[in-house]
Amino acid sequence: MDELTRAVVQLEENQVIEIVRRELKKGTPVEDIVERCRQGMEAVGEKFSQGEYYLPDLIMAGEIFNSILEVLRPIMAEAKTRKLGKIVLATVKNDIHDIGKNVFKGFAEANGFVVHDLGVDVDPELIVSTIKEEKPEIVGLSCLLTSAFDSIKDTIERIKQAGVRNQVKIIIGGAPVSEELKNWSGADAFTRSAAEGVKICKELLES
Ligand code: B12
Repeated sequence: MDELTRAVVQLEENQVIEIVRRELKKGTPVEDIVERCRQGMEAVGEKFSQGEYYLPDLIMAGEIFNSILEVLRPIMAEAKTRKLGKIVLATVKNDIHDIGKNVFKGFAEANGFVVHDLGVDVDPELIVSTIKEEKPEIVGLSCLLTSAFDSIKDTIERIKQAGVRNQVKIIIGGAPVSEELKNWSGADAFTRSAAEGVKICKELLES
């Protein structure tokens, strides 16, 4: 296992931050650093499901990732490009995971998207009213819990009922999303990577 991934799994915050700073100095791309940390978070999740780690460990892992983002944010913000389009972003109803959403937000903004972030546990009605007000080209829905899959479908259903489905492209993101989930929920695209998400969003603007 990679040194950075291992430090995340072992919840060694100081070591994690030290390695992240060292990698940045070496010129390692932010996307690579995030991906190695994400793999560590996945392993933390596995330890949690196997009963080796407990909820406080998950909380600790979340705090470590937020500290990583504090270090990476100024670098992501440096990339100045023309404004590409607008994304309304939210973690769906009944789900409070926001680290992946925040990573995607950082990457999207660094690539020239304007991101309107509605936060976590977001009611479908708020997403619908924001689409009407903000007129985004893209809606990004984040979901980490299989128990919140219904919330994705409900949100897209409400967007359809409100008559604004054809005004936006919808991308779903998060560790458990898949092609099947995309098809079942009625989304246009899915990804388990923030960097790929940005690439897809650029393609969606042209489709
Ligand atoms: C940290 C964590 C928490 C933290 C979250 C802190 C926070 N502020 O987000 C806390 C402690 C709060 C938490 C709570 C819970 N958690 Co939790 N958590 C995790 C953990 C370990 C890491 C998630 C993470 O941040 N990963 C790092 C980020 C960077 O990766 P990511 O989210 O996948 O995002 C990447 C991509 O997916 C993508 N992406 C993400 N969103 C989007 C959106 C768009 C639009 C795009 C384009 C891309 C994109 O970009 C990111 C970068 O590439 C996962 C394990 C895992 N395998 O994911 C469990 C996990 C998701 N949690 C789990 C569970 C069970 C819970 C709880 C129910 C526990 C409990 N008993 O209370 C609660 C749920 C509360 C709720 N209602 O939401 C389970 C879910 C299992 C399932 N079948 O659904 C997991 C999988 C752990 C496990 N293996 O059991 N959790």
